[in-house]
Amino acid sequence: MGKEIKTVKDIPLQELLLPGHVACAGCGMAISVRHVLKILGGNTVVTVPACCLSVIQGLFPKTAVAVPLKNVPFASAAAVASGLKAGFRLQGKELNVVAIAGDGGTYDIGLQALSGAVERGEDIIYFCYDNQAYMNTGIQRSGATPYGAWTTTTPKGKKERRKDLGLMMIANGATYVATVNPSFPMDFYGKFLKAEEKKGPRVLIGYSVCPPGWRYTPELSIELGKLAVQTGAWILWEFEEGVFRFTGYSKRLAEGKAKRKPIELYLEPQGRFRNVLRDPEKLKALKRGINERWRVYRKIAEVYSSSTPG
Ligand SMILES: Cc1ncc(C[n+]2csc(CCOP(=O)(O)OP(=O)(O)O)c2C)c(N)n1
Ligand code: SF4
Ligand SMILES: [Mg+2]
Repeated sequence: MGKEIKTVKDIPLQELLLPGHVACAGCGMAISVRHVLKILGGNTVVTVPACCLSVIQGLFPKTAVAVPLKNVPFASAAAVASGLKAGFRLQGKELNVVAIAGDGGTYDIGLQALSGAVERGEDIIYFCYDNQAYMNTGIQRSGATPYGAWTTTTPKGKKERRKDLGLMMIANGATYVATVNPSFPMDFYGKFLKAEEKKGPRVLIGYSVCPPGWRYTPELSIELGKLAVQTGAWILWEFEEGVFRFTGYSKRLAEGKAKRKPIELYLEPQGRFRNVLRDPEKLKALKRGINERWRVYRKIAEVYSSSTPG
């Protein structure tokens, strides 16, 4: 509370995801979880459904996570977080209760629990690290896999577009909804600080690179995150108190102060988009999908530019 992070020097030094976790080199989820726990601090309890995060903690009885963490069944992260929060409230304990889940456990299998928790106004933070496939079990497609991407269950590239979880959460009535990307750490920290200060269901969706699943070399992880935003493939935004706004570099793009870089720069380093790059029709469809997302978000930003009166 009352924390302020204006420059990288203000980032808390405390480490709550310790060395010794077993995530792959360059894992976006590990970077994000490290940031999230730095912001929220030791007064935090985490629930995690089956996903890479349940595996990388280490082998029992050792763990690399230095806050209480409950591994829970796949569909139930938001439900368990709701129950824990209620229990702590009865005991008079003020703790951050955070569900951290993958995209499979959020967009697909845990969606009803999340949607219910948001509808009930549960006082929890939900962070989906979105690596755009079921990675832990061998790179199967999820509702978050982008159009055209290779996975082991979409060998020729996914034919459908991604679900839009953020818009679903706004429609469900979450207090705060935002997208984050660890390649833009100040934007990331700012949004989690806001989320911590608010009450009610707060949902943050994090772009989360995965070198083995996306078929690229780990040293590109941070650069790829930047390119995702600079090309417009990942849009940074937040929704609070009836107002939708673009943030960071996406705001510059939305205001015409920067120009989107060619999407090929983002696709080329990733083996998962090889099919798209080989096929002009698929490339065109992928570009159309991104343009359509921008059109939708620009419209929402126009309509929700200030709190609804009365
Ligand atoms: C009910 C149930 N179905 C399937 C599984 C197997 N399973 C464990 S993790 C996982 C993939 C999780 O994908 P995601 O949520 O995207 O997280 P990631 O592995 O990408 O980090 C699956 C299918 C399970 N544990 N429980
Ligand atoms: S498979 Fe992907 S998400 Fe899972 S630990 Fe490795 S890099 Fe991270
Ligand atoms: Mg995933």
